[in-house]
Amino acid sequence: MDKPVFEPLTVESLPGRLADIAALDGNLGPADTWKVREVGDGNLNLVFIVEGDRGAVVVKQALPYVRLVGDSWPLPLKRSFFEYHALTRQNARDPGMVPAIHHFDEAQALIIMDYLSPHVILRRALIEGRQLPELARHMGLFMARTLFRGSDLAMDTAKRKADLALFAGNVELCDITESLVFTDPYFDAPRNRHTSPELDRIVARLRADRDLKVAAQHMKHLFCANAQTMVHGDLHSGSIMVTDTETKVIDPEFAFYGPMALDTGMYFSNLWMSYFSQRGHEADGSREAMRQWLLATIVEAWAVFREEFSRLWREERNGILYRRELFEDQGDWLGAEQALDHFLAGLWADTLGFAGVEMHRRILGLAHNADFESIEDTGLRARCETGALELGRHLAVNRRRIHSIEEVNALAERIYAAVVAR
Ligand code: SR1
Ligand code: MG
Repeated sequence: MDKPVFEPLTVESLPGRLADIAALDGNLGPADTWKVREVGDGNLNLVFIVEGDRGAVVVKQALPYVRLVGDSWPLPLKRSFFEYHALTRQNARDPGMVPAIHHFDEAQALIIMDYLSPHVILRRALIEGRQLPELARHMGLFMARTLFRGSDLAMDTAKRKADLALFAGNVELCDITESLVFTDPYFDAPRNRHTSPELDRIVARLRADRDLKVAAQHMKHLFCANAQTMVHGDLHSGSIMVTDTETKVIDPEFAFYGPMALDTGMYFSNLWMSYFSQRGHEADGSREAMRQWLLATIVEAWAVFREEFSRLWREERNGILYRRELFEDQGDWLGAEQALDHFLAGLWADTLGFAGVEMHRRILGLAHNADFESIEDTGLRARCETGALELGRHLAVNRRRIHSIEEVNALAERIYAAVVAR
């Protein structure tokens, strides 16, 4: 039989095309009651909300090109396959932290999943100045559990290698990150843009900064060669949905076997960028309390991450690495603790390196953050962005000389006072 031909859905065609999917009848009710909206505002895909008599679902469909740019930049549909497999694994590793999947159609590159309501995108909540009491705990646990349980600290050799091979096919999405995050920001690449002319001088300085370019290439090498675990691969604040009590991680289409610190670095980087951007959202009053909350939530998330990762190390370290025969079984539990300390020290330095380059690419590269972009006064926006660029440079270059998250936060506050608040 011929392979079904891919056809992008439209608001009009969706009920007819998906009416026969049994899972939808149960979740939504009959197709003639469905109301369909297209709400995709990301860079890559179509996203529909479908509401029926009995409930609602989200239908996410990949397009054969980058939506942000258009059909001049083709992108394979198979990213939907990797997203489906990543969601399945993340749900097994930290149950309830990703949306439940109701249906997957590989040929049509579509995933039907829970409609999360009243959740909003974390980035939007942060721009509005909302403090989220459970965020740090949920994200600290999610990162520790998914990164540990997908790695050779937890998996046996056959499963680990099968997964490594499966995700090795996500070539084009890795290629996007390799270019957009680690290379383009550091030269005058055609797809780049920045707030101009306000940032022109600092951009020229950063692009001439040899230490920074070497640091960015070091991080790129880790991205390409350090296949430590199945990472989310794009864990910014647009990939997280929140209420005051719930956190859900979405959109793992960039998943692959890469360095653990890519996820932790990208996550913290987006919170530090939010910290610098708050100054641009003070029309309704000071955001000082929000800034302090952001710094505190970063401290808490890192503490939760370390604690949970350490617990898993002690209780679930049944994979290929640091075998118990070498340590606990010989009574050498302290040796296992020594190895854990070394592991976490490396992860910490790499986290800062990835955090630094993520700040640069969101201000100098193709794909920017609404946190800064929605600040209309370009002079003010440029000051907020300068704060993040300076912190990003310091973190990337000095990542092995910074010893605590409190040290980074203190530095962020000093940079804020010197370049953003003035
Ligand atoms: C061309 S894709 C640009 C960015 O959008 C995605 O969300 C990733 O962050 C990617 O780098
Ligand atoms: Mg995304």
